[in-house]
Amino acid sequence: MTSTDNPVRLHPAVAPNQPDVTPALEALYRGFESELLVPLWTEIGDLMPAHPRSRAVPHLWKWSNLVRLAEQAGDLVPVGRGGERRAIALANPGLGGRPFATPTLWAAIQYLMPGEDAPEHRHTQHAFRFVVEGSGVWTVVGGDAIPMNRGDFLPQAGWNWHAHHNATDKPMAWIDGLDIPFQYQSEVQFFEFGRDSISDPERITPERSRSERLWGHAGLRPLSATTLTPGSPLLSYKWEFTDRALNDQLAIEAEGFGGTVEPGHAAVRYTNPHTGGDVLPTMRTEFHRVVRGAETAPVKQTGSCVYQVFDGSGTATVGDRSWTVSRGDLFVVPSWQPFSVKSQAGTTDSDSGALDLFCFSDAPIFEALQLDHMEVTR
Ligand code: 1HN
Repeated sequence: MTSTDNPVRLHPAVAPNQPDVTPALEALYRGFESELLVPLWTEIGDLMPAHPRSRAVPHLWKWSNLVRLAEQAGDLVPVGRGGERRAIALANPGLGGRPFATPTLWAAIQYLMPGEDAPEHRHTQHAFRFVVEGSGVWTVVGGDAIPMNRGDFLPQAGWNWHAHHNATDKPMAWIDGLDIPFQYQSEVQFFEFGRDSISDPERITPERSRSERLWGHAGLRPLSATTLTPGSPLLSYKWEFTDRALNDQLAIEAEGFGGTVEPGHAAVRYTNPHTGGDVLPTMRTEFHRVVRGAETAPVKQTGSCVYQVFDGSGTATVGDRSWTVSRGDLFVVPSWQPFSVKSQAGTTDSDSGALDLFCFSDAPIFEALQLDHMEVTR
């Protein structure tokens, strides 16, 4: 074991090649301390490990527990100005109790009661919503009302005004992903309150938003759109298109023409139709379908991600942890920890037979900085 394998802070007395502790050396360290100085040689093992060592740990949150607690919050805690959202965040046990799923990513279940509004605001944090079950809420982004239904993915780049309204007589839950921990640690955030409630003309419930009618036609870019925004101009990626893309990949594979990333594993990335790049500047979002019985090759990547099981069941393995997962469950893959899944029948299965996974990561940040590294370990 070399000193760089040691994740704990090296004490000068135990670091290799250190002089004997003498009164003069002790006085030197006290001098450093009183001048707020830290010598590299006592810290190097922690500051410069041989490979990423995440403080975040692999962890699983069961959807049934999240929904049960969100329902209780629905009965007990109103939504309104100040608290802004009935959003309950995953707190990674390695990150000191903060509402951080990973060092860069926020993930939360959000819950809106029948008839409720979440007030308008905007923030520099990039965000998205993903719907694992239910319907009935419209999110209003820049005055455009967008429906939310099972399987839909709704990106919302930073600094757009947004509010939500539940137009039905049923509560609805969904997940929010944001780059809050990244912007918080980097101290680059701004926030502004908007109107306390949305206007009546916005309180509409169209089946398709204006953004979908303009941008939701594969391979067709509207010539009327001239201004570029930081994120995708398409504000909803509807389930029917994602599902069909994955089924088509698997059908092409069955015909013997490739189409999948590995046997039995279809995958798509949500992209900005204007640029072909990621939908948000700081977050990458993908959807993976692993057919029953198939297993993915273990992959290690720099940066972290969060997965949500959309359908099916199986086993997810992250580092030295392994869990049986089913619909709605969320788990975290910290930086450089090997990740694989195996699709298996659960005990109470009424699903399509494949393990369907939504995931999001901080990959665009690290690609931009040329800090993206990946290893397939099979
Ligand atoms: C926010 O604006 C939403 O708009 C969700 O639904 C979660 C977490 C922290 C700060 C703002 C939303 C949020 C949030």
